[in-house]
Amino acid sequence: MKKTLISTALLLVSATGFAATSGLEAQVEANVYEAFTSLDVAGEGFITLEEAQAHDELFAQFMDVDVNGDGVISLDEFNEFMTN
Ligand SMILES: [Ca+2]
Repeated sequence: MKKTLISTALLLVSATGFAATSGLEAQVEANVYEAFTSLDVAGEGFITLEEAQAHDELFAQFMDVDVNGDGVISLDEFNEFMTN
């Protein structure tokens, strides 16, 4: 429910053409953010190796996507993966 509200809010921001926040979320495409939140099952703000198993390509490249090597994929790391 919370995730749906966040996605809806982002879509509204895009539709109305102004950024409500200056955070990373505002810089990330709504579809990337939506994919991130759907994979972040626990809603902790990062994707664990276990959660990444739901995405074959992400799981296969997990070590490369986890640029800072902290064992989880953050939104900015996921954005790099999705947009490059
Ligand atoms: Ca990381």
